[in-house]
Parts: sequence; structure tokens; C-alpha cells
Amino acid sequence: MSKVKITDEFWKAEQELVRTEVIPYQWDALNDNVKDAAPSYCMRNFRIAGEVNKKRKEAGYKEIKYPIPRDKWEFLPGNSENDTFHGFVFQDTDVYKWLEAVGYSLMNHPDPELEATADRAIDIIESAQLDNGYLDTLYAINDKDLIFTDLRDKHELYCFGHLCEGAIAYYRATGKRKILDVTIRFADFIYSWFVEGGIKGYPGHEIAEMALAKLYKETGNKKYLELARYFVDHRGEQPYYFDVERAVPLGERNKEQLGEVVFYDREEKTLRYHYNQAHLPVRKQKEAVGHAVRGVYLYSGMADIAAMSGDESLKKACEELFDNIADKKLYITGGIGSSQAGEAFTAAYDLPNDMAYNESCAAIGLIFFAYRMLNMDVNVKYADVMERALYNCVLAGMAKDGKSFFYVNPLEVNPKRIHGDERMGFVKPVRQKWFGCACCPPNIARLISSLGDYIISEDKDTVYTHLLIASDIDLGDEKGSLHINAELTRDGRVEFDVKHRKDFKLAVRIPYWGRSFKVIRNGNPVEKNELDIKAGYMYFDISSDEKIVIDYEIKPVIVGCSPLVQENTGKAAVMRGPFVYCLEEVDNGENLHLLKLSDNPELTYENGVITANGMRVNTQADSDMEGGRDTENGGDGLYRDNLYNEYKPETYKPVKLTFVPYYSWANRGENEMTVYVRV
Ligand code: FUB
Ligand code: ZN
Repeated sequence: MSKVKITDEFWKAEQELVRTEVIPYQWDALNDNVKDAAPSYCMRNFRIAGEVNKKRKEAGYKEIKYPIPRDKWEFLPGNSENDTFHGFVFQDTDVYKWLEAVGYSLMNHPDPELEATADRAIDIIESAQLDNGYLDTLYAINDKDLIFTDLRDKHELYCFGHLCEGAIAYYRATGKRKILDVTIRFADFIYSWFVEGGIKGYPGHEIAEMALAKLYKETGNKKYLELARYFVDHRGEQPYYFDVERAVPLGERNKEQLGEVVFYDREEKTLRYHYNQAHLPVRKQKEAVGHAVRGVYLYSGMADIAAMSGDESLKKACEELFDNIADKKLYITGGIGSSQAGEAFTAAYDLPNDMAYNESCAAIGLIFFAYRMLNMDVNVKYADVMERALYNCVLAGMAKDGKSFFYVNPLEVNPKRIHGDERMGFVKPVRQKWFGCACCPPNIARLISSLGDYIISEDKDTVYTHLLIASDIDLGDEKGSLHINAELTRDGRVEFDVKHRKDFKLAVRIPYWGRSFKVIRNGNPVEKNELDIKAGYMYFDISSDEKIVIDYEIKPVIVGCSPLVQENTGKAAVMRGPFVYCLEEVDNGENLHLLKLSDNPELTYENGVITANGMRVNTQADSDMEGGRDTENGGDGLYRDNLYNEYKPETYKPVKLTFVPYYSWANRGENEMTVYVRV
């Protein structure tokens, strides 16, 4: 990241939004200072844990314990005592993710005031750490003797993972070690508890795996990689650790006892831990199942371990899981996890539009996974998925003013339906100021501010450019520097300006939307058959200063969907470059389902908006009606306002359709939206 300065108008503005609006706003949210927003309790918990820790050091202090019931995920004022832990069991992660975003933001843009706020937050976090290195405010406040007794649901290792990622980002940005040392103390404690203690557990919610791999990279201490591998290798072993820790034999339990979070296999009459991706040893997992965020976080950790230790069997499992997602379980927007129940992956091709869950965090996790796969094997299929999720599902998660967020990202919204049906309660027609379970907003902030990490990668001989985002890149003494000039919202012309120091190869991605392109090298056109293309990347030997221009044809296109996706039969979506577009009621009137693209749609793009020729199905209001009876102009006298009538082919009137980028929807008040439109 420190080598990449984003200059792209579009993405720089997003990063600036995160820096100037989102990060300060989120600090207020973490401190419960946003009016009318769900309280976070996050910093409050750390402060209380710090106080309790201080008291523990006083002579004669008697530990006070509060319950941490197994089936309780959320501790609220109504169900918990005053000075005890409040919020979701993973509330600590909100500040860790915030700190990570701050770290990246400081790398992009030094800001002493923000750094001072972060230092204060770090002091508060540190005050909550127990003497043995353990750190999780739920247990530090309520009962420290119960730590690691409910790995399946209580998220201590998930909190550790986010602490670790936040600490490394902050340390890299500032060189200040305090939060990194807090992390190392906790990591050492976890190592001694699990590896040295011989406890074959693993996180109920993954992330520690990839965080530990990062900690290994940062510190060079192999035991962190060993710990990551320990978690990965024990996952899915029989007997399931989640049963061992509950010490109730599998056969004596039923679904109700375990809550909704496991899957019950009716055929085999067994409980299976698909929800936590613990149903099978990881190398035997071929299908992405269960909670989507957990899934992609696990697969990212597996990919890290595979890359760092050359573990081919683990790499193969990652490849199969990736293909399973990309080929069968991925929305056009890059969203994953179609079901609200269990926030989970469902069957292949089951991609409902209005009931789509598509948690913002899941799309972010998919980017982590895709990027790790890309670094093992440079193949355009990984970068394509990464880009799809970034430009659409992830970006849609945040309002244009950076002050409200989506957790759930459906592809079709009808506010009337949502307000009239409790089953739809999880879909919000407008972004929310904050959430009790606020995993998504700070996750979006950390991803956008670390975008520099995803644009290029390099090995000894080659620089790979993955995202076509304008930036200045310092390639060091080994290679030189690279300036990418692009603005995909404007056109598909991407310039690669190389200042050569030593010879290297430049690899440029050919995205799925830009398969038609022209190459001009130092002013001279290059024919396609002269290009060295491998796995969707063109390779150029660089041995002097060069200007390579790729002119990708970027125009609005109609994109079809596999006929196996039941929801989209007879429908298509509109895209331009990496951006998915959608129809909104504010531009196209209500009842978007009545709209159709014409056979000759003549899509035109101007100022970010796509217009097309379309048709609107006539309804009663459009016909010559007398009391609902169609009498005039050759009408057949049938009642058109009846719910049911003798079948008649639809009639239409021509309309202009206006499509806006999906990421920008719901910024003009509550209204209908749809990505897929009838063709
Ligand atoms: O469990 C922690 C986070 O809360 C998950 O990643 C989200 O899906 C939400 O359930
Ligand atoms: Zn989330």
C-alpha cells in the first residue's frame, strides 16, 4: 500500500469520504454519540473492562461474576446488569476494524489529530487486557474464568483476528508498537492455550487464521503460522470440537438445543456444522456452505497458509471452493450468501433478487479470498470476481455521504412489500445510520482505505496490474515506477506509463467486460496475435521507459444470466464496464416489474447514467375503462381490475428507461429498485 498512491478521481473521492466522514462518524458511533442510531457499546465495554482490571490490582479485590449463557449473543440493558458487557458478543471488533481503517488512512494521508484519537483508543483497549495476555471485554468484564469455553458462538478468536489486523495496519502506518504488542501478548496466550495446551479447538467464526498468517509475515515468528494451521487442520475433525466443548454426545442432542446455527441432516439424522464450515475437514470441502462471511474468511486463511507453506492439498481445496462460488453462488453484483437464515450460502443457482441477503462483509471477504488466490496464481478469474464485488456490492454498502450503510444488499427492492411483510424485515429500503450488529460499516471503511493493496502485485520479475484504477506506483530500485492513468467512469482508455530502472515484465489484466480492446505501445498499434497473453493477462517486456495504452471497449451492455437461475428467467441486467446498473422508481415510476427493455434498446451512456428504449405493461389505469370494464377501442368488456381474468397478451406503451449504477441506489430517498429487468 505504501507504494501505491491512488489518483483515480472516482476512488480517491471514496477514500476521501472514508477519511473525512466515515472514520470520524464511526468514532462517534463507537462511543454511542450518534443521535437516533443503534448504540454500539463498544468503547463503553473497553472502559468498563479497564476499570475492572484496575480494581483487580487493588488489595483484597473480590472478583464479581456475571452470567455468560451459552445461547446468548446479545447483551442488552434489558437483559443484563448495568455495569456488565453490552452489545453483541463480538462488539470489540468494531473498534479494531475502525483502527485498521485509520491505519490505512494514515498511510494515505497523515493526520496527527486522527492519530492522537487512535492512540487514545489504543490506551483504552490496552487497559482491558488481562495480565496473561487475554483480551475480550465480554469475558474480561463478566467472567474471566469462562474464557474459551464456547468457541462455537462466543467469537473470542474472531475478536482476536480483527485486533491483529487492526494492530498490524496501525503499526505499519505509524511505527508505534503498543497495539501490536497487545496483539502479540494475546497471540502468545492463544498459542499456549491451544497448541501447548493440546486443545483441538478452532474459531466458530473464522478470521484468526488469516490474521495469524499476517502476524507471522509481520513478525517472522513461525509459531503464528503454526497456530493458524492448527486451527485449519482441526476444523471438521470428528468428534466435532463444538460438541466436545459442550460435552454432550451428539446422539443425545436435538436441533432445538443447539439453536439455529447448525444444520440438521434429515437423511442422516445428524447435526452437521455446515454453518461454521466445520462439517468436514477443510481439504474435503468442495462446496461453499454455511455462513458466508465465515466461509470466505476461512478460505482466505486457508489460501494464506497454502501460499506460505506450499501446501498443495490446501490450495486445491481453495481452488474448488472458489470455483464453486464463482460459477454457482455469486450474484452479478459480487454479493454472496443468498439466505437470511444463517446468513448463508444456499444451493447452486439459488440467487433470489428480493430476498437476497448478500451481507456487505461477505462481499468484502470474497475480495480477500479472490486476492489471495490471485497471488498464488495470476488468473483473470480471480481479479474479475474481486472487481465485481468491489464496484458493486461493497460500494453499495455505503451512502454517498458516508453516514449510512447497508448490511443486506438485495437486487430488487419494493418498499411496499418490505413494510407489509415481516419476513422481509431484514431488507432495509434505505441505508441505516448504524446497526446493533455493526460488522459491515467499519469493514467497508477498512477495505476502501486499503484499496492500494489490491491494484497491483509483484514478484521478482513481474508487476501485475489487477484493478484499472489510476495511481502512482513506486516499484523500487528493482523496477522503477508506474503511473496508471484511467477513469472507467469516463472511458475505457487505460495508460501505463513506465519509468524503467531495471528490466521486468508488466502484466495487464483483460477484464471480462473488456475483451474487445486495442493496444498502442509507444505510439504504435500492436496486433492481438503479437501479444503474449496468459490466463487473461497480457505480458509486456519492459526494458526502457514505455507508454502502453490499452483502449478497452467500454459501453453499456445487456447481460444475461444462466437459465438455471430460476429468478431471472426472461430477464437481463445492464452493465457498463465493471459497474452493474439498476432501475429506480424515482427515475422510472412505480411498479418497476412492469418495465421491459425493447428489442432495440439503444443503450446510451451520459454522465454516469444509461438510458434505453423500453416498454411499460398497460394496467387498468392505462386502458379505457368504465368501472373497471374495458369497453372502448375494441375492448372486450372484461374487468381489468379483477385479480384474475381470462388471459390476454400484455399490451405496452413505449417509455425511456433510466439506469443508474447499483452502488448509488437509495441515495434519493426510499423507493423501488431492480437490477434485473424483463427483456
Ligand atoms: O458474527 C460476527 C458477524 O456478525 C458476522 O460476520 C456477520 O455475518 C454478523 O453475523
Ligand atoms: Zn457485516
